[in-house]
Amino acid sequence: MTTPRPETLAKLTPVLTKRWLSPDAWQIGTYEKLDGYAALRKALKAHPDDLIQLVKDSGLRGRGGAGFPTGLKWGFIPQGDGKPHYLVVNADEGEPGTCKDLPLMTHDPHSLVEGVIIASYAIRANRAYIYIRGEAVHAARRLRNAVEEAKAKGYLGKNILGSGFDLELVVHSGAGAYICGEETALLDSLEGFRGQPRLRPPFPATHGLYASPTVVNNVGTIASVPYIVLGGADWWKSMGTEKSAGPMIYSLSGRIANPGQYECGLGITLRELIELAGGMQPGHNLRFWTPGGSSTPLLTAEHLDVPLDFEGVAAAGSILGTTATQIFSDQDCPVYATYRWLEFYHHESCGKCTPCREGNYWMVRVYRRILAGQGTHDDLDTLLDTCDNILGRSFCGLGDGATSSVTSSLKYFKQDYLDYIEGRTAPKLSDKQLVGA
Ligand code: L3W
Ligand code: SF4
Repeated sequence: MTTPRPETLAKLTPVLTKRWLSPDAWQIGTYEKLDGYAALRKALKAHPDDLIQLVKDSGLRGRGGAGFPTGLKWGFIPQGDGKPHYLVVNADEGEPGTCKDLPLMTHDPHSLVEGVIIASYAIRANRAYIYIRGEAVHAARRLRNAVEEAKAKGYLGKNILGSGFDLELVVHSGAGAYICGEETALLDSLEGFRGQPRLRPPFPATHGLYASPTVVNNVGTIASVPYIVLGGADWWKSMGTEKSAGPMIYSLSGRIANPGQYECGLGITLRELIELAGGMQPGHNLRFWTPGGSSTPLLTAEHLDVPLDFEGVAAAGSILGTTATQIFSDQDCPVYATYRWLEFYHHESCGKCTPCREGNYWMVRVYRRILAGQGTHDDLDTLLDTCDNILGRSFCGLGDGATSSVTSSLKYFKQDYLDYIEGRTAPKLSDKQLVGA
């Protein structure tokens, strides 16, 4: 393990993670001692429109993957329409490699609850939901406890802190389907239906939960709001880059000395993140990595100095996504890694549209053939052709995301595929594993 240099250590900007190491920060007493609910008191004295403007001015962009401007989204909610408005927090963190929202909700659930109350006040919602993935039992328990504590202190419920604003907050556990992280499938699931994506437009901002105006935001997005209210837009913009403002929690996994969450201004590079994580594991050299989970095209050792912000990663041919950097070494096989991800997409495809449902099924079969040493050169064309028929032709982003590692691994590591096909690499799968896709 190597020690990070002081100038690299200085790039850590603990904002959303700052309370994670304080014992009992998940309890309201500790949270309040650490500035907790001060932002709410300040926000309730402001006009809701001014809060929306503040979030616009901060440049905050969605932390769930797409990076949509948060203030703009809040501004889409029609006002004076006579309909109920809803805030829904997407806490269905399920993108492979992503681990930023679950630790936040476990260690600091009140920061999310406080963000929910402020955001609901800004968009004039009197009911909010946190939709958390079913497997995250401990985080859900912490959140429910936080909601009860907040109610008992008058931060939730009727006439919050004497402001006249009412809010009810429900923590809803899903049933463990990746597709329910897609915002419209999440809304269907919340309404009690099978979670499958809806056609967009109309977007949830006008036709969301129960066909009413709804803001759907990621956990990290909403948990950022109290800090912006207290610190101001200029302070927030002092971190990150011009178009990708603020700090971001990068979750690092794979062949590094210290996997975990590292919060830095957007635009840090993977070279710096690996240094913060104590370097690569002994005997391992970086070969490929995902900048934002398995739905984002792979990058390589050539991309160590790419700024990890929305624009920088796009310019390198990938997507910032959920900033889940999964790091693989020269001892890992990009063909096998891609196959394992495809197994995931095949399993999680909701089956609504043909390109994703059938395409992922066929690609899994082709990968099994290649990895069992029975692939042909034509299989590589079949893979690219199948991706071509999925990308841009699927009903939602899951289909597009499934193609990312296939096309990028073929772009950078075609020789690894040829080595299986031409018999230079020993098969990784047996004949028995060919069937059953
Ligand atoms: C109103 C318009 N609203 C867009 C809203 C829309 C949504 C947001 C982004 O996310 C991403 C994918 C991967 N009027 C609007 C409008 N909106 N135009 O803006 O929308 P969109 O379509 O750009 O993206 P999306 O489909 O909502 C998908 C990333 O997710 N991903 C996977 C993520 C997995 C997790 C997780 O496990 N936590 O987040 C993988 O990288 O980048 O771009 O709210 O309604 N005209
Ligand atoms: Fe369902 Fe896949 Fe189609 Fe999305 S792309 S609607 S997950 S079948």
